[in-house]
Amino acid sequence: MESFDRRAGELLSDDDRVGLLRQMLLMRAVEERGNALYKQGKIPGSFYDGRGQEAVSVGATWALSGADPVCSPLIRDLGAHLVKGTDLTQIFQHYMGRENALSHGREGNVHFGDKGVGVVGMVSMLPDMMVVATGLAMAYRMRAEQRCALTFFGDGATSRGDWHEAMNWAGLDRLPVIFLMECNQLAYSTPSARQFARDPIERAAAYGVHATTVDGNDVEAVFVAAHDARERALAGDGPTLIEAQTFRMHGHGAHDDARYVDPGLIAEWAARDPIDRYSARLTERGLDVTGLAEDVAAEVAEAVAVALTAPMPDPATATEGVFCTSAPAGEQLGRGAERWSGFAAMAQRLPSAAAA
Ligand SMILES: Cc1ncc(C[n+]2csc(CCOP(=O)(O)OP(=O)(O)O)c2C)c(N)n1
Ligand SMILES: [Mg+2]
Repeated sequence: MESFDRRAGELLSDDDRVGLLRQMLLMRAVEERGNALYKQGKIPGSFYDGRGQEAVSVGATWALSGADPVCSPLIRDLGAHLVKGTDLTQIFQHYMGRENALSHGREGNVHFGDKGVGVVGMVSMLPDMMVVATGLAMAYRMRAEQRCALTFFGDGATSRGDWHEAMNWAGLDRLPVIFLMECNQLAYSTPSARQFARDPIERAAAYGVHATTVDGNDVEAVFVAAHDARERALAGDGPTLIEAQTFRMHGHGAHDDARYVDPGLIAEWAARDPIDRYSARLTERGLDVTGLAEDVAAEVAEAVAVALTAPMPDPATATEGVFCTSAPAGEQLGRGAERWSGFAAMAQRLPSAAAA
């Protein structure tokens, strides 16, 4: 596994570091509240979280510009929605199936996106969104746009045909896409050892895809890997497969008690919790992060309070907006040339943004 400390030191400011920790805390707080709302019967179906995996979606998305889409965050990747700036109250309304701007209550759980901030909603078939992200990257290449797509998938998804199609297509045409494999050691109840004979990272060379493995519980390492993959993509050097090694700390969803997982393994990974580790690291660095968790808790409480007052969708409209009836007009994916990013240095590092 590569060491990313020196590179992180060159790229990240202290504001970035506090921002990274804040987003991971926010992801955890939202999902803890989501699990509680599910147990109270306020979230229908089940609830899925990425506990212990916060560093992956937060770290990778931090490296994107406002014009780079995430296509798509999956059930462990709430941090991508948060870093991109999806409204928290809308997220809770969506979780609870209430009227909301993301899904209008048509899908009460994790399938959502917000085109305005550059997040494409996912479909469940795994890993179909890898192929869609590769298609976006092809469009950017054809239009000579300086943009890069980021997509996530799990270890289990690497066994499907679409995985190979996307890898082959992106590698062959050197497309500007980042494939982020979240290797959390489990696909539902199937451990990685029963998923593949050889680590999928070894397949990358055969497709002409650059590959790297990172500690997925180290937010700075994930950030650096994604940052460098993006630079490579924009320079015309093609796609990167990033394998983030992490662990699924909860069951597949709130309905799964994960009794098939060795408790010793869970304890081992709990000791490497990405949030605890990063808080300790920032404190050692002399940064005061003591108030962050409280701020985040207040933000979540406020969003939930508002979301709980939102009405349920009008049943008479249930069939509206389910099928696409016309081409979406004039909607741009992402914040276009806006010099926005979670990454503080991005504003200075986008010389062509105004001209794009
Ligand atoms: C093609 C396909 N088969 C089965 C499923 C059902 N399913 C949803 S999540 C999941 C496990 C995925 O495991 P992994 O890719 O490792 O992601 P993780 O849940 O660990 O994040 C399965 C089997 C699906 N969504 N798509
Ligand atoms: Mg998995």
